[in-house]
Amino acid sequence: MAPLKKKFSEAEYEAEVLETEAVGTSLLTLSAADPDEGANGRVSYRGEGRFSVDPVSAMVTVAGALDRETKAEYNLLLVAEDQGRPARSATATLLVQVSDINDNVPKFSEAEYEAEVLETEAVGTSLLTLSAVDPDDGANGRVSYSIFQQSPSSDPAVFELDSSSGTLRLAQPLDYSEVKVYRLKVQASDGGTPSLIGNEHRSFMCLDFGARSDFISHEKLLLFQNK
Ligand SMILES: [Ca+2]
Ligand SMILES: [Ca+2]
Ligand SMILES: [Ca+2]
Repeated sequence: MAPLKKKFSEAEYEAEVLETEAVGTSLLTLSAADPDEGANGRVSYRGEGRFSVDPVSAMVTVAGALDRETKAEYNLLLVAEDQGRPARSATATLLVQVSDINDNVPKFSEAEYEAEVLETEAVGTSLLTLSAVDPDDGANGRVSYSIFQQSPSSDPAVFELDSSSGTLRLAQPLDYSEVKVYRLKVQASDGGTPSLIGNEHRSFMCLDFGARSDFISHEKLLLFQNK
């Protein structure tokens, strides 16, 4: 192999790109100095297919759709190669980090939640724990839970939902003779700016009584998430 004339100005390049950047967006321009003229200077590239290097300008651009949740980091091998005989080349690496955008709405893990509680259950008892996932990074993926409607309504509310853990607890005593079915609309929102809200106005929780014995009644709690 002939001695290298062409050299990258750095052995390791780093760049950051938002996951929503469009194809064609430029990240950086490599500097691969080659003292040779014209045809002897040519930069080719090998890597992951999501980025391309212009052989003339050495500008690195986004060449395909990015998704941080699928792949957050690309390690590309850059090859600067001339067209001499024999060809002379040099290599460098480019680490591209894909930055997060809040592009995922929290999704509940179950299409339907169900729980049974006794009418005599103590206030504070945990009934069930909701779980929603949001694959975004940091605050963009931090899920908060809330009840935004209880039907029939009451003041104070019969249920309380821990905003961070998703645990639904009994906040008031139940009385089968008063209410047989509760429906709750709940939502999961993330901490992004603006916040994305999952299943807004589309979640229903239904507290239903099952068979009732003389002394003890059962309640059934259902959460539906209509898509
Ligand atoms: Ca994404
Ligand atoms: Ca999110
Ligand atoms: Ca994201």
